Amino acid sequence: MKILVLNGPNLNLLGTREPEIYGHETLDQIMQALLAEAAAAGVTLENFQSNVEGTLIDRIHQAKQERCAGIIINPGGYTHTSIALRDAISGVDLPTLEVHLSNIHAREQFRQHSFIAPVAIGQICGFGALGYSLALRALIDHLQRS
Ligand code: CA2
Repeated sequence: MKILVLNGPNLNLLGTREPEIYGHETLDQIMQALLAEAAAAGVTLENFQSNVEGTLIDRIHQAKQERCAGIIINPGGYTHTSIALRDAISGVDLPTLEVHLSNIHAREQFRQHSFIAPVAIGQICGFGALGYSLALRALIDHLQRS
């Protein structure tokens, strides 16, 4: 079983600034830990980060062709702007879990709306890097039950 983990714009900067909001860990450190966790659960994980909307959309389409079982996505700022990303997720019809490091509902008003949430099976936010691990467990559980 293969799961795609997608990270959107600026998440490559994790660990360099705003640690009070996004934590001290780099994206690479978070993904290495998640890869190990997935391997222990017998799941193949692919992770991909891009700052480009169309590249993220292409990767979602590719996930369908590769018969990925599901997607974990932190869409970054595109969460609040991208109907195209939302259309890609609903278009491939793969169970998708939305993750945010910060609690977007407790931040500026423009971050409180997600275009992705209605096409996701769920959203995990506010738990920092732990959110990716919670998302992995929740998605595996969802896939085993369906
Ligand atoms: O809380 C999250 O995970 C977000 O998806 C992060 C996005 C933000 O636009 C969303 O509203 C919530 C931003 C990621 C940018 O991360 C940076 C990390 C270090 C330095 C600069 C940006």
